Amino acid sequence: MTSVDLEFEQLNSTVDALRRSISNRLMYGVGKDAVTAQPRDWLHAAELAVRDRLVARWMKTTRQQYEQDVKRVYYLSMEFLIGRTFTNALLALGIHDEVRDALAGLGIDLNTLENLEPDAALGNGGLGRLAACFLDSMATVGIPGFGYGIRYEYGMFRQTIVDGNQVETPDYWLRAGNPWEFPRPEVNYVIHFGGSTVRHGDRTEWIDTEHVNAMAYDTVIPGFATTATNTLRLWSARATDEFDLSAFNQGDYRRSVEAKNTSEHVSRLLYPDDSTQAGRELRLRQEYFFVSATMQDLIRRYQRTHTHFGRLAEKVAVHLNDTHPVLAIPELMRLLVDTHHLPWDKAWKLVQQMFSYTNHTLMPEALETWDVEMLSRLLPRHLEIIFDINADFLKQVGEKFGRDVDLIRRISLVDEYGQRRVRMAHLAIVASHTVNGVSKLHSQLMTQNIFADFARMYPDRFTNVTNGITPRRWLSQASPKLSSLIDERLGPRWRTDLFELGRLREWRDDPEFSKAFHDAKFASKVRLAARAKLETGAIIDPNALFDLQVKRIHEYKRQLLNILHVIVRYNRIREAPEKAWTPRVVMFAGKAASAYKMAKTIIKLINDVAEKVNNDPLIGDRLKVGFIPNYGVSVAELIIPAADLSQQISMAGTEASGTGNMKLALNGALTIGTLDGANIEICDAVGRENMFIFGHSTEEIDALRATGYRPRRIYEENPELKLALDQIRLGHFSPDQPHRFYDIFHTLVDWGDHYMVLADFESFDKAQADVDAKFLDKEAWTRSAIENVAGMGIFSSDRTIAEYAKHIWHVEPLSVTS
Ligand code: 26Q
Repeated sequence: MTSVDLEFEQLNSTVDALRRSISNRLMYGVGKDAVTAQPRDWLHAAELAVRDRLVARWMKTTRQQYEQDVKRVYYLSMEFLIGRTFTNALLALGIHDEVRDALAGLGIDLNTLENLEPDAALGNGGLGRLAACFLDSMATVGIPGFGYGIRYEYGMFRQTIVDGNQVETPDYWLRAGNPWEFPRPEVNYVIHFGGSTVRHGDRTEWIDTEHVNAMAYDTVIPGFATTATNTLRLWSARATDEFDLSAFNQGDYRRSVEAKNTSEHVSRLLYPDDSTQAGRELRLRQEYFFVSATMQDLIRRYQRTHTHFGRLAEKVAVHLNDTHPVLAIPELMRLLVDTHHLPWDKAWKLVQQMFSYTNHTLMPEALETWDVEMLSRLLPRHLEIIFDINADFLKQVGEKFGRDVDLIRRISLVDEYGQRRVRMAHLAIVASHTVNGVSKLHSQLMTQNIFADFARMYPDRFTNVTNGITPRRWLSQASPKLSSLIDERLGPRWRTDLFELGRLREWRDDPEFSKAFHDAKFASKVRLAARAKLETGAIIDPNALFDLQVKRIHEYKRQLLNILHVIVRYNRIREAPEKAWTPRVVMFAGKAASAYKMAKTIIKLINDVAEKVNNDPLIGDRLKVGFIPNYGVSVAELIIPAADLSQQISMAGTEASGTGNMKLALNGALTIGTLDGANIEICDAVGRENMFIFGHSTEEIDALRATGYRPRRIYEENPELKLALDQIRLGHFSPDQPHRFYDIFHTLVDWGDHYMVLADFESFDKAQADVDAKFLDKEAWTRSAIENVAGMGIFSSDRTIAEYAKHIWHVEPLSVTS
């Protein structure tokens, strides 16, 4: 390596300079001129011009991290749901208007380009989006944090609705190239699979393995209004050179290329969360592939500035976003003990000081486990290490609690009932110094239920860090009108100190502010109505109440409760169309995992009900129902600002936190919700009088279960509910196939109604009546909407990250000098 002083240009960001940069990038970067350039080429050129302005900051941050020998956070996640980057980067750099004007000078409309960028949809839902919000906050707060994950070629599938059914198409998001990533072919690690182990004295060797390479791609993560810039490093699978050589020797060209291709499958696609464990071998390969590359990278980076491992835990924190990356634990043990010859006890101590783990689910059936037989075939050395960890652990359990066979069976890392399986959450807890849940309720239930034994074993290990969302994307970027109204009153500081929003309460009774607030929301509703008309021809009235339920389709989230209520409302309007109905547009959006049959049937039911309701002349504008296809980050940015009502109606005790609830409240929607997940904390922050709380609490649900829950009785005793359910059962909405929704009916009425939809119906209906009444009182509604925005300070992911940094990772923000 030489170190000459590079004579690169310092780029400034005046409109003139930007126009020149974009022109240069179009010519020399994209290879087009103004005559041949398509809109996509212009987007690419503009992206490169913006990226150039990020790179100098990025180099500087990296250098300063290195010089200050800071402690680094490795945030390991199988999912990063980034969405688009262009607008976000423009706002972070504070050059949005300048780039708009520069492009206008070239005859190009910025907004058109912005909408051409594909989403980086490398995640399923909440967990993946949380990781993306965390990257934004770590950079903005100045925490030296690296995101690590997989560079899937196919992200979350694209959803279209055909005849009311979900149809999935592959999302090849890299088709037009990805200007935000830098390939790093020199950062390359060998990942081993299969083979067997041999012992040489007290050493173990893993032999006869097959290999694949992991190659790094780096994405710049700009902090907002700071020079601090972080890195998201994603691994892509490449066949090793041996493939080429052995092919050459054997002369079987076709087979060798096929084998090469197969070995690269490992980073091909994102697995959907089917909540019922698919147990696919390729998923296990993915998990190991990415954590092995990451642990090797971690060690290499540490060794660049240290000669022994004594200070490893002082310099590195590793965070597990759920159990998906948990194999990082045995992998780091293997590297330290087998490769770097550290004694087991010393290595284990380091590991325990480095790792922390966030749990995102309370449902026991959703906890990840892997078949012992599969592990022994794919990762024999890791299975040995896990067994050794387990033996030490169970010994400690015995020392603490005596010989309690049932306890040992429950708490063991290996589930011995039936086919033996490794419980990944147990491994994560045993190896981590801190385990956190994602809302107060979730953290509390976690230690009372699924991890109760562990909470007795390690009482100090469990804590809570309530989730948050980045206000840069979810208010500043998504809702420009509301943002500039807030700027007028508060100045721009709320973007980095969300508690500033509390000052909006000063104007909650000011008619002028109230009107401006209402107008800003109205503008977002008009924007959505225009898009709906453009894309589907549907005419919706922006004066109606916009009621949104947007999230993955899952039985526990209870889209069924919502649609049942829509049916009851529909029947009521038909009975008495002359009454003063509050006009409503009920919108659903969300994807169903492709293997989750019930979720797909729910989508079909929503669309069948929409078809009937929307085409009934008796109903008119009083009620409209819509399913917005292809929910994802960009669709969310469009529709969330337009919501009046946010449906957060999961059965209490099932939604770990929820983050959509925060995004909607931050945009001035009022929540109708259960006392579940972060809804409870939202309620504390904005005031119960500004929400519509309904339904059984967790304790009440437990009590109801204990005394014997009989959904059929509710069905029989509530005539309106009975009518709606019978309509579902008898094909009122599916005359072409009357039995289509047979399973939905019986799930609710006869098969136990696991998520207590019927039990909460009456209370939901009452809350909905309050919603209708309140919406007619515009002043009262807007006042509550303002209270919602004003109370959201605590839900900034900057606060969440500050808590992780202080209480879990023990890292300090980098002092960046410009
Ligand atoms: C596991 C094994 C095999 C294949 C897929 C999976 C898998 C993938 C994704 C399992 C779970 C997920 C995603 C879970 C998720 O998004 N959980 C949500 O996390 C949010 C952030 O903490 C919470 O707000 C939500 O309450 C929680 O549901």
